Amino acid sequence: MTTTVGQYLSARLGQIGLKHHFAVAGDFNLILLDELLAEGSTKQIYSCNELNCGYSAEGYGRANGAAAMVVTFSVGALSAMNAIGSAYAENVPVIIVSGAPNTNDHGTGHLLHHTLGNTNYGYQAEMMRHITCAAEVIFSAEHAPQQIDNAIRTALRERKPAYIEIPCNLANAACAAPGPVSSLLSEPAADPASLDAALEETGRFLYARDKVVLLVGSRMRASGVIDLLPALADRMGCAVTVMAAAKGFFPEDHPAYRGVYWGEVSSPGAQELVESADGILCLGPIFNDYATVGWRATLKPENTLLADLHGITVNGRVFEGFSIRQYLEALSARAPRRAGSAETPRQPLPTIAPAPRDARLTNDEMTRQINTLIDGNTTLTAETGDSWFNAVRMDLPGGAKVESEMQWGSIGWSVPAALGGALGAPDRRHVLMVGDGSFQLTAQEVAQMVRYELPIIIFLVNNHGYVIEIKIHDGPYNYIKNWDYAGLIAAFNAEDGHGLGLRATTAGELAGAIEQAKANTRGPTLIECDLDRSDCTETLVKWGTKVAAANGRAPKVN
Ligand code: TPU
Repeated sequence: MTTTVGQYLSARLGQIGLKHHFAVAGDFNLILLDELLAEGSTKQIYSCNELNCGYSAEGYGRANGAAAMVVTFSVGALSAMNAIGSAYAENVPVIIVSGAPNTNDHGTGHLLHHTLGNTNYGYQAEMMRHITCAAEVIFSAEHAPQQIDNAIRTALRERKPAYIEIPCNLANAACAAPGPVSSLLSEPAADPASLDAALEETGRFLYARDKVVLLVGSRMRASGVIDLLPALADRMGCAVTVMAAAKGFFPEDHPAYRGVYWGEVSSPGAQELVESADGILCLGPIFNDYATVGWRATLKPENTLLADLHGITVNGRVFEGFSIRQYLEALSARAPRRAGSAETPRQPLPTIAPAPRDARLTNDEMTRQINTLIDGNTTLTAETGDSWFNAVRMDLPGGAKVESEMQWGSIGWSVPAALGGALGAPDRRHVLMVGDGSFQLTAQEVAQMVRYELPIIIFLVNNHGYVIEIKIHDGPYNYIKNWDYAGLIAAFNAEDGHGLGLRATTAGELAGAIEQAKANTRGPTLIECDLDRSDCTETLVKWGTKVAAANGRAPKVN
């Protein structure tokens, strides 16, 4: 039984649970795209450019566990690299497939279009190796199945992107047909001795502590066991905090929830709770400069148990040979009750009083109204900028999800990522908060939301500049050309779209626009929220000052 290389790939993508793949066409991948369409396991979704294609795949992978995208050689793949870097940094398994030169052109001295103008065509794979966990360059149909499987399997296990390069004359070449998919999806069994030793050491750590707190980090998304956390908290009886990049990873209406731990810009009470605990179970954290508020919020290693995707560090020892899923499943059945921290009650978030309808729209009022729109079935995507801080300060119902990109932090990510998220989780409501500066990078992808009739509600925060940068380090480079953001939708609709573009300058206009957005089910609604440039969250200012100080440290002189 045979198939073609392209159809083999297509079948595998369907087998691992994908319903869509993202693509931009180019002559090195056209036959591959034909093969994907012919096999038909996944629907082909088109992007305006390869950067957006990559971010869409990254957003889809967050919602759906994994994603795939197809680009053409060099001009496509090199554009996609920023997004693949994002998938790497944020632990999302995105399979990036690039068309490539005909096998007959390798090693012959033939000079090809879409290349650097020399005759070694290996450079793209070399570059991709740095930002993927597996990079497979296919040179024969015979070996293609194993190479495709290796890339997919490694991506799913490592929770990182993987690269597959397919020459344009091999996409429809015959190869062996795919068998069952089990080995791609199955997790290697845990090493029982190592897991047992890790649990014993965890027990020793926990029994020796009076005040234990769970601290949930953003790498827990990739663990696939976020849903296990409430049961673990119930068993241990302790308080739970989340890091800013993991906002929404623990139900905020759960009695154990105590808010976001983010050093000096934590939710009320969360900093004291975490920093006074003598046992902090850090689950999938990323302690970078942003998360530590410029290296100020660093936890004492002797007080922490660090559980990462493939092992734990506790009491000065490293245990590996199991996944965080296997560890947390076992811990949920064995962890001792450690209720000390739960005695500290949750401090309420500052409330925002509703503004009069005719009052000038403010950042507070905008955030209050967006917060009321979010129900337990909403995914809120928050772009780099003050949108991070507005998302973090929201009071969310259980089930609400937040997606942000705080490790990679590439502005423009959120527009395509929200599109990908909406395709990956079509039964949820999708809300996007994006600043004007970020929006200008990837704005054209709203046209694809129109095309695919995705009812994403976009809050375009027009605060007239790169406010996050203004707060960190000001200069003329932080001021941007204003656009008629709401007016763009008419252009994207053209003759057949159902997008809606609205502008709100008062509290009442925003409330009315949100009602219109809820009723618009056949396309995106972009609500341009006009704010003063000086109007931003207090936490952004506080955080920005500390991060600027860390950036501004003088070089060490020996
Ligand atoms: O709400 P606000 O005004 O802070 O957000 P906005 O308007 O989206 O401004 C974001 C400004 C910003 C920049 C220019 N944040 N980070 N950067 C630096 C940057 C530059 N290029 C990329 C691709 N990513 C970045 N983070």
